[in-house]
Amino acid sequence: MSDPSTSAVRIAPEVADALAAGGAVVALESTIISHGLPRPDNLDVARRIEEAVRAGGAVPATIAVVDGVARVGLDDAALEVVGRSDDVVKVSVRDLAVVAARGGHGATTVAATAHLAHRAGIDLFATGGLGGVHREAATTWDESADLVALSRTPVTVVCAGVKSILDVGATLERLETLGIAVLGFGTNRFPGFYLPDAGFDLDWRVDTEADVAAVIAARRSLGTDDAAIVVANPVAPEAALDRGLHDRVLAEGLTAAESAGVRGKDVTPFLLAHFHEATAGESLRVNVDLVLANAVLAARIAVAAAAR
Ligand code: PSU
Ligand code: MN
Repeated sequence: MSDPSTSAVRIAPEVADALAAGGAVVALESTIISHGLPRPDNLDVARRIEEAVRAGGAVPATIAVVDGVARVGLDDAALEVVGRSDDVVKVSVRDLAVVAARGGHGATTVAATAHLAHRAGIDLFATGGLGGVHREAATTWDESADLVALSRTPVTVVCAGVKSILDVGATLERLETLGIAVLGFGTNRFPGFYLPDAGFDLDWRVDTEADVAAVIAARRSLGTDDAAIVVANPVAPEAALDRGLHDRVLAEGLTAAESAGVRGKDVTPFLLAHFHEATAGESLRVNVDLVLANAVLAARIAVAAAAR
């Protein structure tokens, strides 16, 4: 085994330079590439997400574990491993050390990405949807480790809310308990990933990147920066999934997962794949659209935060 104490985290030169100069950097997760989007288009989408960050004025830092090394900022070869290799495992915070010690490949969830981003000195992070509390959690105890990780990691995550494959109301309750502020970007309603409104009110609405940067700065000076801030950016209404199609596919997917006996960390990828197949790619289009929008917004917030 290699010695993880000496080379466990490697920051790409472009990312390190930007951080040293106090510039805008946006972290990106990799589970969405390996387990959240179908091949072969996933690799192209990963590159487009990075381009969207650049278009917003920031440097992208996609995070993954490659050959046992946690990498912050991936070159093309590393991105190919994440998008193409059959040996990439889904890695949450607790899995990081195991995969690193074994010299394996890992795609990082929101939890693990947030952890490594913060360690590297990156404050902004863009993704599609957060993990949360699963339906039936009262009996299965299936709550994503994303929530607990965000409760102890001072990053700001831009996402499109959570998918309705989860118990959205319970997820919002847990975000409250865990001290994670949720800011609706241009909305008072919590977005539901494929849909702009998951059916719940939010306490706080922000309308500009500067508004978010001000909250980040205030959080730091008040010392409430042990937890993450979630910026919930709804998918544009014209880009959203048809609600009837959404509700039908969701019901089918939940039944299919139940009868296939899918458990643990396989639940989320199973339901995502079901959506992509059952909507003949329409959900994939929405997924890509909203991730790109989140990447641009995160970059603009990073620019606004760096300018303060
Ligand atoms: N939700 C999505 N797409 C995703 C994920 C969640 O709409 O790709 C991924 C993210 O990486 C998230 C992880 O951090 O799934 C959560 O998995 P789990 O529920 O097993 O914690
Ligand atoms: Mn789970």
